[in-house]
Amino acid sequence: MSLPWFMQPDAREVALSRLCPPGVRPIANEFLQKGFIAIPGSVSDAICDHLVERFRTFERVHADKLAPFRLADGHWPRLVNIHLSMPELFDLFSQNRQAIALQDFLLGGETCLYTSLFYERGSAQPLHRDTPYFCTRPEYRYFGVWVALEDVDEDNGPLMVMEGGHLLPELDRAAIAREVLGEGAPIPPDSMPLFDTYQKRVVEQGRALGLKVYNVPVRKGTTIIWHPQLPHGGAPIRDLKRTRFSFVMHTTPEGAAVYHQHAFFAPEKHFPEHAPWKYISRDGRKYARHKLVSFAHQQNYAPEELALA
Ligand SMILES: O=C(O)CCC(=O)C(=O)O
Repeated sequence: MSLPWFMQPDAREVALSRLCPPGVRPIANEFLQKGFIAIPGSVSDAICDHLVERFRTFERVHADKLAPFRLADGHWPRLVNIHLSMPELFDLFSQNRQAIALQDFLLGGETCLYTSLFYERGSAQPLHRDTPYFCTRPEYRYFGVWVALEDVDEDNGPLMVMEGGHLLPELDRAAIAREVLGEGAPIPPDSMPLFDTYQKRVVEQGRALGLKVYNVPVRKGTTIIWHPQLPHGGAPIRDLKRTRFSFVMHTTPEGAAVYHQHAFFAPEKHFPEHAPWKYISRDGRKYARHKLVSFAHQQNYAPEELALA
C-alpha cells in the first residue's frame, strides 16, 4: 500500500530540498521532524474573540437542545461538525494561510475540511493516533489542524504530544485485530478494545525508545497541525473552572473517502478511494457537505436546525 511521499524518507529529502516553496520550507521541515508544528498568530485575536462570541450566541439560541449534555463542571462536551451550522468557523481553515500552504504542499493538491470538533474545554484525552478514525485509501492522507481560540497554559488542559512518535514503524494492525477480536472475526468501524490496544502499544513503543511526551501551551490564535501518525492528546485539566475554547479540523485531499477501524485494521483490504459526499465552497476553499451535526456523538441534528440568523 503506497505511503504518501512525506512518509518515505528518500522522497521526503528530495521534496523538501527541490519542490517545497521557500516560504513553507521551515515549517515543513519542523513538521516532518517533530510530527507537529505550532504556528503562532496564524489567526488574529479579533477572529478568535468573534468566534467565541458567536458560540455564546449559539449556546443561547440552542440552550434547550444543549442542556441535557452539560458536563458536571458546567462546560459542554465536544460538538461535532458545528461548522455546518456556523460556517464562519470555517474561516479558521480558509483564512489560515500558512497552515493551508503546508497542507497543500504535503498533500500535493487542494486540502479540504472533512469534519470538525469544537471544544469548550480541554479534552483530557490520553495519547492516541487519529488514524484509526481517519483512514484514507491510500492511507495517511489526513491531518489534524487545531486552533486555540483562547490562551492555553498548564492549567486549562493544553494539547500534549509525543514528539517523533509519527516516525515509529507501524504496528502489525491485522495481528492486533486478530488478537483482540478473534481469528476471522469481522472488524467493526468502531471497537473500543481494539482502539485502546493499538494506542497502548504505540505509546509503549515510543516510551521504549525514549520519546518525550510534553504539553504545548500556546497563545490564542496559534494553529497546531499534527501528522496523521503523531500520538497526541489533551493534558489533564488542573483548573476545571477554566474554559479552553479550541477548534479541531480534520483535513484530507479533496474527494478522499475516509474510513474507520474496519479499514485501518485491515490495511490490505480494498476500499474505494473516492468519497460519496459533495463539497460546499466558501472563500475559495471547500468543506464536505455532511448531513449531521452531533452533540457529544450522542444527539444528531440537521445543520439547518442549528443555523444562526
Ligand atoms: O484538544 C485536545 O485536547 C485534544 C484533541 C485531540 O486529541 C483530538 O481531537 O484528536
